[in-house]
Amino acid sequence: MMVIILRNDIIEILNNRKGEFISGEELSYLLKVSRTAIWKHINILRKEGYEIESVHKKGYRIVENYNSLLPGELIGRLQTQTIGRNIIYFESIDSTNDYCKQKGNDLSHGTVVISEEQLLGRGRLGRAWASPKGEGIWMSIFLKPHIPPLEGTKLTQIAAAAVCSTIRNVVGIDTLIKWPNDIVFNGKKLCGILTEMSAELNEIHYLIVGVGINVNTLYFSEEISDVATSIAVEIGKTVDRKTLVTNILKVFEELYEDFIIKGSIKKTIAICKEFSAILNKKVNIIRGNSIKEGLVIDITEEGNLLMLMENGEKEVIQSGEVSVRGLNGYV
Ligand code: BT5
Repeated sequence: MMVIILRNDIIEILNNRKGEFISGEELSYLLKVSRTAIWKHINILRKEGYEIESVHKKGYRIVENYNSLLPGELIGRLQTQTIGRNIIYFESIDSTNDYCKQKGNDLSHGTVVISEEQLLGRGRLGRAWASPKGEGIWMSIFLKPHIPPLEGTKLTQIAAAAVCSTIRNVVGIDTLIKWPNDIVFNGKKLCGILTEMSAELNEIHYLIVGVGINVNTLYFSEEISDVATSIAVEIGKTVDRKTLVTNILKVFEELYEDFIIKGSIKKTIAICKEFSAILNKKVNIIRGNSIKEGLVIDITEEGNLLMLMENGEKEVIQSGEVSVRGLNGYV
């Protein structure tokens, strides 16, 4: 752990004085370790993907890598207490959710696993999630909440509220939440959330909130080009993923703590309602082979849909696929 902190400190110092060479001697003085140790850790940082120049008699200088989500780049910007304080980073992995499942209770609460690409990114019900290299945010938040397993689905609403409000604030586009797990814009999907857990009847061992956001993708495969979009496609320029990740984690932590510590999910539900893509709309609810039609009249305090069905009865819907009637495209 100490060596990771040391490497984060090296990156923070180099980042704070970008463009400037900092001698091994100064780094060793500031961090109270030998110059050999500094040199050793600089080499490890390079292997992790940082571009650090070294020039004889001048020292070390970091080369700006705008496009990286390396932990050292994120930690300094993070304003959270627990969420993302431990970041596990991959250039490539099958799926960040699967990694969390494999590690299970070896991971600590609040750990964020992030990868530049996923080779087997997953959606719900075994569907595939396209996760091209360096183009999006593919991450999992690992949590150990002391809540009944039935409450686990609320974490999807917390994540949706955090992602939607952050994109609105940081990028300035009017994204909407398509209950239960999508963030959409202009009728296309920008983000999907996959919450999974390991639990017994009355106890959650751990819970994984997987978040996939199309940030700088410009081209989608034929299978999904009708339903998918990215922030860059919508605003016509690329966006810094670090700012998005750190802000999302901050809002996520606030809403999560409201829920866990104060037992309140009101703020989350208020955001989910304010930015809902389906509230007051007639929708089809698809579950397996059954299709039901009705009007969405509320999102309940439990994060479920309250529907007025065609037969005049009210019904609470806890899960399913939703599509808005009369609209083509994804929403
Ligand atoms: C989801 O499933 O939307 C959940 C996606 C969760 C992805 C994250 S990334 C980090 C973590 N690790 C993982 O392995 N997964 C999580 P669902 O509602 O079932 O939607 C899946 C459907 O979305 C697919 O069948 C496609 O039609 C479409 N799709 C696939 N890739 C997409 C993309 N990149 N952007 C938009 N739509 C996509």
